[in-house]
Amino acid sequence: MISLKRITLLAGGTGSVKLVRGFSKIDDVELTIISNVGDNIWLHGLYICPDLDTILYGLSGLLDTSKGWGVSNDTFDVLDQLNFFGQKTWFNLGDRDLALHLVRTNLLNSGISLTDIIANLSKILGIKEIIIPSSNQPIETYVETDQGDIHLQEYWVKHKAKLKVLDVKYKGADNALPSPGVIDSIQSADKVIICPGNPITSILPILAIKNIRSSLVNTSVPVIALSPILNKTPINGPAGLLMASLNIPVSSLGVAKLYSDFLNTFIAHTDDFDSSSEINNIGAKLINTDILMKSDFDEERLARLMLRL
Ligand code: FO1
Repeated sequence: MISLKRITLLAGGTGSVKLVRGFSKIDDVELTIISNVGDNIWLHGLYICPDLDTILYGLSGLLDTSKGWGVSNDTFDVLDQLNFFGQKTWFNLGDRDLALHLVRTNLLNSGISLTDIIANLSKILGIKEIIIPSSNQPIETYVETDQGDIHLQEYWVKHKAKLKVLDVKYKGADNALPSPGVIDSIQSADKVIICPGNPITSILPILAIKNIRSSLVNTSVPVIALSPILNKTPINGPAGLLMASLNIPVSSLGVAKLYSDFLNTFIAHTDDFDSSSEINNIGAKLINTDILMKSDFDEERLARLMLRL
């Protein structure tokens, strides 16, 4: 009899979905994905959950892989019409994508939890993996800028990361509880994987929720992280700008140190070994390999490497 390996992944959106997809192609693996909710935002009366949706779309084959978010071949007629009515349309919501936001918002308004809604949507989309929002309570990543506090999506999409950053806050995290299943999936996993998401906007908002970080510290199973940084430059998104603004070195070592209290193994790019001894000093082992995921093959190659460790 083949024994299933239980793998729990902490994931953001665009940077994480490739590794999540890589794991999903491997048989004999039971996957639980704990998704960031800090980038969720209310717009046009709808609750948008970008990281959760990227995982939903990524695992169901609907994802626009060229952008890394939204539905492939989507149209933007509703957005054009919203613009016509004078609404703010800086956040590009596609017509098919909007259907998901409508369904989710209606279900939320009828009192169903985000966890149950995502489980239901996963079923409809034919997804066999378990996707859990890190919390059912609202957590919002806010960027403190020289022009005031703004939501992460406003900083990144509306202002194109051009404002001076003073701090990043996870509003609501202090009072938020992990969703049902989150702690259990960490405690019962054979391995926990930290996806190569932006540490500031994707992974730290998950770790800021009560008991999640401590359950990673206390688990006896390996916790493995894949670097989101290639040659001192983040593979995508605003990670570099935000890390630099917070005086965190924009390097694999800088990321590894953010996870130092629970990290067992850190995977960085082939020639990114300058900081090997320093990564060892924080109690983790460094593995160097090609971390770029340019194809399905690469995604599965990295997932299989992590399984073997
Ligand atoms: N990213 C952009 O850069 N521009 C957009 O207009 C945009 C719209 C959007 C709509 C739905 C969705 O699920 C994601 C969307 N994203 C967009 C991506 C998103 O801003 C971030 O990449 C994630 O929140 C970071 O994980």
